[in-house]
Amino acid sequence: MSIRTVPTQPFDDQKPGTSGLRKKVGTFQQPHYLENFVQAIFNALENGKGKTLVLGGDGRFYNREAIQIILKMAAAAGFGKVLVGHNGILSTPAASCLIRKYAAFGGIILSASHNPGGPHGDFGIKYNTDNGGPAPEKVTDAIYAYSRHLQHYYILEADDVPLDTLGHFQLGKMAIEIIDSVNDYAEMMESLFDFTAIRQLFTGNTFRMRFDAMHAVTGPYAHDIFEKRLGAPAGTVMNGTPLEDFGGGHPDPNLTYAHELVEMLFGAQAPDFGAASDGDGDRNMILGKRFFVNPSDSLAVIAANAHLAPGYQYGLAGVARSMPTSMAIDRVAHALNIDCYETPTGWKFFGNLMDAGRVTLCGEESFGTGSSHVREKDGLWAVVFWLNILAVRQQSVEDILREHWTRYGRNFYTRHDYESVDSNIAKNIMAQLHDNMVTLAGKTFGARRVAYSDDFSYTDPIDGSKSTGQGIRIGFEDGARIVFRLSGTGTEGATLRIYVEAYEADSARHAQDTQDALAELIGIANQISGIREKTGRMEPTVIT
Ligand code: VG1
Ligand code: CO
Repeated sequence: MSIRTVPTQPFDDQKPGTSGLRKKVGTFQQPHYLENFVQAIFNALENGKGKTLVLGGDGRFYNREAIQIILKMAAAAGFGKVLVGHNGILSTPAASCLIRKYAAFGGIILSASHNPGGPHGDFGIKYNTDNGGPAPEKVTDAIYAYSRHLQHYYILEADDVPLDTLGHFQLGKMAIEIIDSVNDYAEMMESLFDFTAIRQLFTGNTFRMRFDAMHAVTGPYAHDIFEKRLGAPAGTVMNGTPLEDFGGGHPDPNLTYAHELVEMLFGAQAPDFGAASDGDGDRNMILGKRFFVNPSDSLAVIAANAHLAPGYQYGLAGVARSMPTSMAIDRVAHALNIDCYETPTGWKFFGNLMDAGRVTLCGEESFGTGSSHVREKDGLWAVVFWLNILAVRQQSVEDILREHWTRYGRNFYTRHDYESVDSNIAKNIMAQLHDNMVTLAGKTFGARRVAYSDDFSYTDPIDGSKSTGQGIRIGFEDGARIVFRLSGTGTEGATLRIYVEAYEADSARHAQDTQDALAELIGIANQISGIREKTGRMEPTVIT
């Protein structure tokens, strides 16, 4: 077997976004496109020789082909061993778990998360470092820099590895182990949560749950954890077989795309608890009987009840949320007398805080919740956490939320996404907001006065690295907020996100509909951004 040096030319669009490089499948299938990016990753890593990598993906179209290419390139780069998920399947949190458990040098995860798959869908690739978390910006910047100047990549001439066979293989000098995709992860869940109590919940004959894997990666994990280990009846997991095109769906666990589950939970014979996860298993949506739990609230409820789970019984070191995430968790942190950090969007910003032991729990408004058990957000972890809370408290999801709001007040929260907007129009909206923000402080809109307006920047308290341009924030004196930012994960035009939040202490007003409660602020956001006039869109594509 020989190593081939392949001449190539750089592509100019390989800059990783919020979570790795995401492009249309067709882009990745261009000759040398994937290879270039993988070589750029390897060039950016120092001292990988002889070390172990973890490799797997969410099973979407092109997953298997990409894994074969990456294995041969890893062998050429001199890695000692690669742990690969069975059939190429690893959820994002499972990959993080494996990197940590087996003290790997890093991992490559193939996923475009919640973006649609299939030959005409999206594909993605990202690198995680030895802490199990997404590479920080200094690494992704280095990868991008290498991608701009690549002249060659290196690949071992070898046969494909049988990904469907568990066991040990050899590729040149490099060892390969095809491992069970689920086991290590499921064991970790057992170590964190009260499986006995949850099992009793399921065998008690009154509690019913539905989990929608959306034909994405969590199917095998959910079957194993809910139906096997926790004793939930067969059929609890729906759409549990991973498909290369996710059955034609959009594997995004929100009210729009997980409509099959939503209709069930809001229907006549509604189960008590519903949950869904995304393409790569790091997101979660939590539903009660005819009740939607806003992800920011879910994070706050988990923090307030964390002591009920064995893995968190001794308390939380601190918590963190991304900037646009609602401030509901801040109130819980205040009551618990622990620190609450505010970071830019994207899980990579939580890594240092967790590594330094400053935070245990963290989350994002975008259906992402997690803890320091791994270094990725973790969809099934959040669902099992909720089951643990329900098993101990023996209350409905809705009652738990209502009690939470009564105690802490309610942060009404919504996100409006305008997808596939013309990139220039979107940039122009952001540029104008940026220009105008300095003039906003002190201005009054309706009954609210602007307390501050800025472009969020963050200095990492551990390594001092600075990230700027993370979203325009407008904060009002009563604590209400409007945030505007452009998505860094989309692959078609631009996606403009508008986040709106208002705090309500009075429990008599907690039952209001979210969109009604926030109508005035939404109007202000539309007015300040001029989104309707500039895009011609009268409504957002997705409302959460
Ligand atoms: C979105 C979310 C962000 C999340 C990111 C990756 O990013 O808003 O909170 O971390 O997706 O999640 P953006 O830049 O499009 O707003 V995942 O599940 O797609 O890896
Ligand atoms: Co995801």
